[in-house]
Amino acid sequence: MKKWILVLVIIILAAGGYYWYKNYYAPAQGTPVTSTGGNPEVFVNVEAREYSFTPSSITVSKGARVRITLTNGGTVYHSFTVDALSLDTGLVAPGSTASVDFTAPQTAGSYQFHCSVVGHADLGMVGTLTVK
Ligand SMILES: [Cu+2]
Repeated sequence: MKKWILVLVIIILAAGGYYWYKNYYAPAQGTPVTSTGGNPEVFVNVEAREYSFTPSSITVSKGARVRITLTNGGTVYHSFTVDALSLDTGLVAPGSTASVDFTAPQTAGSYQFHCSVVGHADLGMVGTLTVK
């Protein structure tokens, strides 16, 4: 009896330990798929899951050389895509990471990013990349 509570606690501890390991002990190593900006000087980590990005707003300085690394913490494919800047990680498998390198525009502005999987943006996988 109450065995399920013990099982639940073990699952929670295991999940928490895995989360800590992935995020703090062994940060994901991104694989650049797009390189337009030379050596990046600003590194931004974004996590995708069903159906949101964390963080959902990113701010970078004008002209900064940026690497955005997407970690897929969900259970289906996701992407990080900014149509206006021609940035796209392509589809990233659950548990995998991918990066895009770019040089931020020299003018301030806001750009929407989204997941390119059909329907995911409508379900909430959108965010704002602000250049200031
Ligand atoms: Cu998605």
